Amino acid sequence: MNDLAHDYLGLDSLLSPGELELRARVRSFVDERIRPNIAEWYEAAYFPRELVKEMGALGLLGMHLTGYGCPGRSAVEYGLAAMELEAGDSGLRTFVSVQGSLAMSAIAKFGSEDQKQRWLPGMAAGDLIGCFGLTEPTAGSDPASMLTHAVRDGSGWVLNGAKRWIGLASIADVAVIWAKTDEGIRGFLVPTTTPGFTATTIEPKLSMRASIQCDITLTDVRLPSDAALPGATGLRGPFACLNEARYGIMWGAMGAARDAYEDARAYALQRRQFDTPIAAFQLTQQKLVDMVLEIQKGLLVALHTGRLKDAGTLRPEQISFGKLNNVRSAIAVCREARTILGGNGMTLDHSPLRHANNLESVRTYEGTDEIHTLIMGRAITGIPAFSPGPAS
Ligand code: TGC
Repeated sequence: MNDLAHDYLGLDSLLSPGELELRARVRSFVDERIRPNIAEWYEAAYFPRELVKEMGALGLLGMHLTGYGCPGRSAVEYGLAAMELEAGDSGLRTFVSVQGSLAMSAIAKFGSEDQKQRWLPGMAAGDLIGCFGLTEPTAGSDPASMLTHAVRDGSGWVLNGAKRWIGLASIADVAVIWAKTDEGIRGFLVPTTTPGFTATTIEPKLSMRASIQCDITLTDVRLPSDAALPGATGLRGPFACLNEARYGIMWGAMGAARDAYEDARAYALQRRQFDTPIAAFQLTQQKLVDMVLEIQKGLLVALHTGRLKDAGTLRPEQISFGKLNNVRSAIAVCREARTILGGNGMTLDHSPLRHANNLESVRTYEGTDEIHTLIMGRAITGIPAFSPGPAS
């Protein structure tokens, strides 16, 4: 592939040698361990748990955290890894996001010293898996309306409620469960062997098939007093974790888009119709150019956002810009890439439609397109438009 086809604006020149080296390492992992198997896993709705320890050894779990066995990488490095993983499949990037950005971040940001010592080293190594329970059957975009609650019982707590769309819950060792208490919303570390905790996979799915999403039920789950995260009261706690995951998504989506574009470009150069490669048709070239425009712009957004994050100046409203823009662009790129593949694009021999289907989940979780639009709308007008008030 020539340079302009691969990196039109020369954006690699904006990355340091260390960043390029990390990206190459994750890309090799994806090429060797994910790419050859992903079609089969997707078809079988199989999450390759056997890769979890390998991802730990590669330093992909809790990448942006320091101490407790975590790699202490920069935000840009974390983003580059997310991009490479999602070029393989959104399901694998989602695993890394849920483990590192959500579950481990919650413990690292708000946990006690004992909680950090107990969970983080094993999670960083991939020996332990975590999940993050915020969304509920009747509380998705509006987590403030959650019904799950925790009440004090002697020196401990009793939790009751339900969570939905929780990644990894059925294979997790620990669940970070957000619940209403008399003091406001608090986070609890629930070992998944605790009586009353059950996780059931949601299937069949048309998206994220190489990943696990679950319903959780909590029925009189009794926890000791030290199960509560001491550092977070109120929704600010879970939202701080969502910021981390939303940030990774803006990079990841560009990985899916890039992979779809590369698949379509390679196909267009070898597929002949009317006695000529279809890449010679003006309509095909326009599609490929539109993809390059969106991918390069999205990468600039992600990289700039990452630099702001590393500088400590990134605002949550700016993360919404990247999540909204990049996932929306990535879906459009993947769908357009599928059209170049014609009927062959319907099969799992090609990645664009698989990526597009996955991105339907990505545009929905961690804040829908609509929620990020309204976060930006509030930021530029000063007027929140989330709730129209009670319907008459
Ligand atoms: P409001 O309820 O007024 O705010 C509550 C408090 O939170 C603060 N806050 C933030 N803090 C840090 N980062 C952010 N991004 C924050 N957003 C809000 C806010 O300042 C306030 O603090 P305080 O101290 O004043 O109490 O909420 P709001 O009006 O700010 O937000 C409304 C809205 C709609 C934007 C918010 O509710 C929202 O983002 N909704 C989307 C929820 C969402 O993304 N859900 C996805 C959950 S992901 C999941 O459960 C599993 S998916 C992954 C997997 O497991 O596979």
